[in-house]
Amino acid sequence: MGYDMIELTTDGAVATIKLDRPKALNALRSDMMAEMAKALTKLEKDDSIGCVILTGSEKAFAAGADIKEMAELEYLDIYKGDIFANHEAIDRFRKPIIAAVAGYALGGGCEIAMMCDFIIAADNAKFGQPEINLGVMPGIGGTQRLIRAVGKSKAMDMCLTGRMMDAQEALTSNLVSRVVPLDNLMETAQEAAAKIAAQSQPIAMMTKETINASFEMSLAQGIRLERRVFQSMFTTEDQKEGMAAFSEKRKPHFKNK
Ligand code: DAK
Repeated sequence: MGYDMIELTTDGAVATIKLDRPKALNALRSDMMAEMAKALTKLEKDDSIGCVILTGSEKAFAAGADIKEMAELEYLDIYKGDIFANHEAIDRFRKPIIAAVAGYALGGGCEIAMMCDFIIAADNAKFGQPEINLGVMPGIGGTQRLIRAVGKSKAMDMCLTGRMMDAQEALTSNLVSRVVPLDNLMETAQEAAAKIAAQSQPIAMMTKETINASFEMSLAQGIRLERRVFQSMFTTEDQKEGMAAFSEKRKPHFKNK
């Protein structure tokens, strides 16, 4: 399947989606997001894929929603067209997905990185929600996800001033899980993704689902959900294999069953 604005590659059980409009700093045009959503749908159905990396170029993960595409739109164009629906394909994606961010991750770029399960940043990464400079505010989850990652004070600072955060600040603010030299970014992301993809796929999916559920429920409800999902894992062959392999001092061979 050919794509014009993204590149889809696979290495073993890891698939990488590279946003590929470098001249426009990967500004998120709606047709590019439609391609990304299509690729994610395909990868979710593909049993041979256990983890996905979403990345951009060395200069820009994505510099935001495409301002030129948005500039002349009216309310009803945006409302009826639901032009950001495809971005949420990341949020709906059920397998683990890592954002490997180099350069600018601004506006919608920061928002889609935050939709991923975790962010590995290159040391040149810059994060921001600069929409206020354009007379709007974040519209693809930024006002809700940023505060959950970095807390109220910093989220307000970022969204109200529109300033950028460098990779070190993003690390100390818990927006990203690790910062690595730019030259090591893809290798580090690939290594992390391969490690995840080598686990039991259904167990990794259930773990992701249970962690994400914590955003939507009380601690008591979350603990109850965790217990039920944990218990259900004992119906799988992979739980038997994982625990047997530990006792037999060997590596587990998960069958995703
Ligand atoms: N959209 C379109 N084109 C962009 C772009 C963007 N977001 N960012 C960069 N480009 C284009 C530039 O126009 C330029 O194209 P040409 O002029 O060469 O044709 C090319 O990429 C290179 O950019 P620069 O020449 O500006 O490169 P610099 O290195 O000098 O600067 C920069 C890099 C990232 C600091 C700068 O490009 C910049 O500030 N970009 C805009 C960043 C930004 O404001 N991002 C947020 C976008 S708004 C909603 C409503 C709105 C939104 C969401 C929802 N609802 C109603 C639900 C808004 C979301 C956003 O993300």
